[in-house]
Amino acid sequence: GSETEKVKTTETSAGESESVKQSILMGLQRESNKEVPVRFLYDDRGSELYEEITKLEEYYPFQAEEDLLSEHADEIASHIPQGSILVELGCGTARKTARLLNAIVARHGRCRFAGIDISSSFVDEARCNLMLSVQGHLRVDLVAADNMEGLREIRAKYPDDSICVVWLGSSVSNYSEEEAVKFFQQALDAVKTRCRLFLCTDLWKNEEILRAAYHDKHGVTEAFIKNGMRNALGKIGYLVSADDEKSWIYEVEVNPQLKQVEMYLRFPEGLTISDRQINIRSGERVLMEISRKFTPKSIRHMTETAGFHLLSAWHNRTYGAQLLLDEF
Ligand code: AVI
Repeated sequence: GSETEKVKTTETSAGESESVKQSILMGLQRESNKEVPVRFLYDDRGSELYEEITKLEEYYPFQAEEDLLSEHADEIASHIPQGSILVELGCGTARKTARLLNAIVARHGRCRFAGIDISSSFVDEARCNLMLSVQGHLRVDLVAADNMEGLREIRAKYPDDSICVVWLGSSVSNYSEEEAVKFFQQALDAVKTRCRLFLCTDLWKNEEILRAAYHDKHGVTEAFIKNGMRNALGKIGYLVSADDEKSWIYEVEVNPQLKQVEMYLRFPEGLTISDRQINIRSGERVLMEISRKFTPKSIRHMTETAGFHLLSAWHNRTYGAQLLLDEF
């Protein structure tokens, strides 16, 4: 049977911290190239909308990852040393992880899993999903926290065990190369002892497919991006009206030079928030998110820069997975 344990639930504080506000102001007070940090896309509503996105016909990465994982689950499991703890970053509802865990249980007779997610309601759902879908001996810890905080907590709880960090959903896509490398290095720091990393990433492909995936016909991605702007502006004390939101135009650009999809909101009427020194000119647009698309070579370059080397890789034309080991 499965045993689960809740390590910690972090409550969001009522007053927004100065650093949260500063991170938003920094991007919006600029003269040009205005932007909003990506994490503001994921408040409760945003997380729900992202779940919706993963169910859209046009949003191929979700199914592509599922296909790749189910095709190679046994082989992937064979590369994960017996007894190590699988620690999943941003585990969400852990819908996909179950497949991997089942393959590990089948191979080793038991498996240890720790899931980290910022959303405590997702963490609760993950617990149910895993109990229902993983047969055999599974030990589960769930942490409702920021990824780095969660890693440190798991490490403190299990100081001597080997850890395999799992990062699915191509989530690294939403970081620039520099941010991603820094993120991996911080993760290594938090885990301290030798660690493996299982990383899944979307691959660069036909522009039409990319555009459709990020500009779906039901407008779910548009709602997700607008919600992110509403959330960010709310945090700096500007309450967005329904009319404001309606006036913004959602734009997607596929950038072949940088191999990334760029998601913007255009403000035909502009927006001035005088007490915050924000002046979005009429017709100006704000970058809300990038989604980088990789090649096997570019993933390798990024992870090697962060101090990992490649143990094994699986990919098809759509999607890729890498198992890496840090270079201690
Ligand atoms: C979470 N992340 C990998 C998604 C992506 O595809 O970049 C977020 C997303 N943004 C719009 N649609 C999906």
